[in-house]
Amino acid sequence: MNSLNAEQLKNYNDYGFVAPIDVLSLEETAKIKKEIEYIEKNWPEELVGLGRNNLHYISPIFDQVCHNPKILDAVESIIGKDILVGGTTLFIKDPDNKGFVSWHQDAKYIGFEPYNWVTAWLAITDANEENGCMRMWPGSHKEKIKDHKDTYNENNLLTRGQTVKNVPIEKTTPNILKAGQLSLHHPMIVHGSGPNKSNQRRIGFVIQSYIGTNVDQVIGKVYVQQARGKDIYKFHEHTKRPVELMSKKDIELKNKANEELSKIFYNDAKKIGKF
Ligand SMILES: O=C(O)CCC(=O)C(=O)O
Repeated sequence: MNSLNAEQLKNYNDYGFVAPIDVLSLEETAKIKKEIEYIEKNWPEELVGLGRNNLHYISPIFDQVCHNPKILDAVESIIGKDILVGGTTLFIKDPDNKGFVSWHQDAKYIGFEPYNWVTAWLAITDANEENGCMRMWPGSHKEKIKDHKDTYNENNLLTRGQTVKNVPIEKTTPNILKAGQLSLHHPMIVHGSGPNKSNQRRIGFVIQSYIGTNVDQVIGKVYVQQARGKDIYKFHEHTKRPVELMSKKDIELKNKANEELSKIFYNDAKKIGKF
């Protein structure tokens, strides 16, 4: 078992995130990067906009990441042994791209309750201050849900540019990861990320999120995969895992899941953004 040790768990509980956790080898991250490039070359629209979500439904390589025992061992330490994959998002920042992620709390808009869930951010490339790694506000998960303003900024990689104001930058800390390393963050922690100022792509594959089977979706509908344990609650529709890349029925499932996700993300929003 690669469970979190006492110090890692204390970090998660005290600060709202834990990192870095070694998960994949460089060969494995290179294979994932190649898969992204292959999809982009052959299906140029597939990963654009809303399509960046739920790639694990159409690619066995991404599916296997979600079911990686090392990741699940760490996740189990936080949410217990009955684990569902509740969705994934690919966050790519191309070189010199102005894309950024404004300060936000995932719990504000994701709709999973109770908060027995955790977001796993896997670095497919190195993530550092130059290329726009996440910055976390340690301890902010202990406060309440903060007001978020929908900004719809063109370069904001969040759906509606939801933003927490007055974050004390000096209290935030960069979440620096090497390719193959993972961070786990709490639903309530305030976090964000700046633009990529390097000449290389920054890629994060985010399981957003791993949810305990006792977690409901209070805004809309979500499809799930059983990652570990049993689901006695049966709140959600379970799906099969892909066995080949881009099969017709898997693409249909991804599209259906993304339509539902869009309804959740834009619940009560004044307009729809580009993701
Ligand atoms: O990839 C990023 O820069 C931000 C991702 C994020 O906000 C998240 O995973 O919750």
